[in-house]
Amino acid sequence: MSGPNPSPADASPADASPADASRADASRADASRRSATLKRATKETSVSVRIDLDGSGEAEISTGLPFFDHMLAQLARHGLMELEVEAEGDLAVDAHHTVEDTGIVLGQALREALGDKSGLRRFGSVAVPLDEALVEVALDLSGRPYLAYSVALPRDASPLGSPGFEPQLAEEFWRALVVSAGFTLHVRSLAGRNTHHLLEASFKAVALAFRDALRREGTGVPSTKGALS
Ligand SMILES: [Mn+2]
Repeated sequence: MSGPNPSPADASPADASPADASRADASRADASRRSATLKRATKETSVSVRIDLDGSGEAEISTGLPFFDHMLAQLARHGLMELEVEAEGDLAVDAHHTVEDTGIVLGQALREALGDKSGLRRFGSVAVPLDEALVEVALDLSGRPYLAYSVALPRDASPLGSPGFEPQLAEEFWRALVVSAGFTLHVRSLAGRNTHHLLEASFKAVALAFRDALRREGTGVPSTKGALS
């Protein structure tokens, strides 16, 4: 999958296995638990995701890209989600398809787990430092996809980890996530020189903004339109 507007249309619920079935039973038993499990396979990648928005920050991530794993673990940890991601992609081409498709499936799982969003705070914003880096994030679980991304990376930023994660892939990941989950996300760096710091501060900031926006504060759908999907 490539291009700026990935379509989530071809992802499907994961095949039912005994483990999935017992998970489904558990989530039926606890309707307040916001979770979803999804799987998607194309000729380029195979991605499965389980997300629980009411988790404790536990993550089991394996994408074949150690730096990306490190970033997704930040999302789970600081977003207080439970996240399992397993991706196998055509890394011999480069990391692009794997990163983008992971964003698509994670976004779909997020959309499903969010449900009708009743009671949610909906908005979150935060500025997160990591040493010299400072990244500001604001998000709105609006139901409408919009990404504004302005992270000033060093001109000579080289891929991180091995196999390498090209720093510009972070924007591709956020775009895929935003389009497939349907929310508004602004990510902007205010300071920073180190690529690892800038990207990690971005992921931590998105996680913290999510944690805030996902908080249950009321009962109705937080929109004067009466719907956020
Ligand atoms: Mn780090």
